[in-house]
Amino acid sequence: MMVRLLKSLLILLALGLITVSQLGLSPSTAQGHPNFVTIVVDDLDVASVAQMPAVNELLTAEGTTFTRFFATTPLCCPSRVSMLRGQYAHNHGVLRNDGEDAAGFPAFYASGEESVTLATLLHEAGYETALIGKYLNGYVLADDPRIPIPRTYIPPGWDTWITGVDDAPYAHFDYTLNVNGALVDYGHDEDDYLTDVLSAYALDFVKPAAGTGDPFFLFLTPYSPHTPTVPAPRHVGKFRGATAPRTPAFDEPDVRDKPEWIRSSRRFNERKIAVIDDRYQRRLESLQAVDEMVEAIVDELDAQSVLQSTYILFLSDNGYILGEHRQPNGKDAPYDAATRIPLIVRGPGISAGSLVDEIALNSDLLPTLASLADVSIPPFVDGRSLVPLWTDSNSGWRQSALFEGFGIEFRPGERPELNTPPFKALRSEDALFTQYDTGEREFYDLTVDPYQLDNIVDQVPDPILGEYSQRLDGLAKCIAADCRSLEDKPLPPFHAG
Ligand SMILES: [Ca+2]
Ligand SMILES: [Ca+2]
Repeated sequence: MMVRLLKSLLILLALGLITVSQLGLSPSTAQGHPNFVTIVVDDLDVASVAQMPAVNELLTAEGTTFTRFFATTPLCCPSRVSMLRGQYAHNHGVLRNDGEDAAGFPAFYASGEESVTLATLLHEAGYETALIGKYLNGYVLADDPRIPIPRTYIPPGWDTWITGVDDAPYAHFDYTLNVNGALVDYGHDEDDYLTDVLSAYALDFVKPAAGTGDPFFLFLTPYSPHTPTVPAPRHVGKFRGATAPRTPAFDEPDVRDKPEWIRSSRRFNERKIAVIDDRYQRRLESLQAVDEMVEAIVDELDAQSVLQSTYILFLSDNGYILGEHRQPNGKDAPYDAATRIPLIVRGPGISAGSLVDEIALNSDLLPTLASLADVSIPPFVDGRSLVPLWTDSNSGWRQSALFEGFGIEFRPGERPELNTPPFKALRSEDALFTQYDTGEREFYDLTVDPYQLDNIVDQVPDPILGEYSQRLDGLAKCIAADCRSLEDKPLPPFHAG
């Protein structure tokens, strides 16, 4: 449909009946170099987007919403590296947020992978690049014995670099930013509130960048609503009394179908529910400053006459559990509450208010922006460009995707809540199949059980289960093009016995 529209516009252009400027495209867009504003919110779940009015009005209503967008490893650091490298975690190797092993910024730095990222690719293609906000967990801790580098370190590819050090900024007051190589301390006055500070830096970047004629890439990554979840003072109490969504998965009544780590979690008492609701209220309150930031950025792009030549992508790094499956909070899990994340894209050629239902992944971000910028996609990339989903066509698309969890703090027999064993899962439109390192397995028929309440793994015929298992094992080891061809292969139909 979009292809047909483009063709008729091209004919009108050729006939001289309309001009490029009438199409609302800047000359640089016509040459294939749009600007990018990518906003990655920290721990934002899908449902809470409904409570962000500017996002809904300026992005959702004006762009396309991806209804099946997933973080392949639903955890801050692995997910962000997947975005920057276009890879599954088993290929980029950053598996956890903290700890000694394959964790956090130190692991990414030590891998050398920072030399080829979304930032370096766009920078080399002539983009002015900026990271404003969160980079990776563990960037850079003072006197970190794992990597003896200064906190003024700036990774390759970034022209503007404004990010918090020492993992302190989550508190939103009393933190230190690395501002282009200089450490700047912020205090606890109202105007030190981190989201507002980042918003001001972002506006300071966009205004001159829009005037240069060169395309720009802004990677804007607020630290909300991540714990400790601190709202701006002006928003405190705005959602008092709001209750976390009581979906059928909330405080799951019957967990006899579930693996041990869920089965041994108790049902909630009133006190625990109050804690969940309080967290939910603070999350929505802290998102209001993010919503205001989105509005300010869109207004500035408009004022600089570059809104029509800019792709704005709004997404999260992982979902967030708020009571589902008896877990009071958290994210390291194969269920949709943790893996499914928002993605809204507005920009040239995208139909207002449209939906994309195909399976899309955080690792698709790099190839998507690379393809829009006419940059060749590095051979190590596992993901794929999402552009065909809004320009085209019913050409083939991935039928399934891999989720990976690496047991961030797994201690068997202890602390059942949030103590997820390492897992691998296969997610299609119709099914979720999970294998834990404990040997436990889950299979959900999403056509009748979208909340993943009834594990039917014992009812799926063995040959079918064998094919799912084999596909999952293949994906768990796949590299680059092999990942894409395995993802494209249809899975056999399954029917509970
Ligand atoms: Ca996160
Ligand atoms: Ca159940």
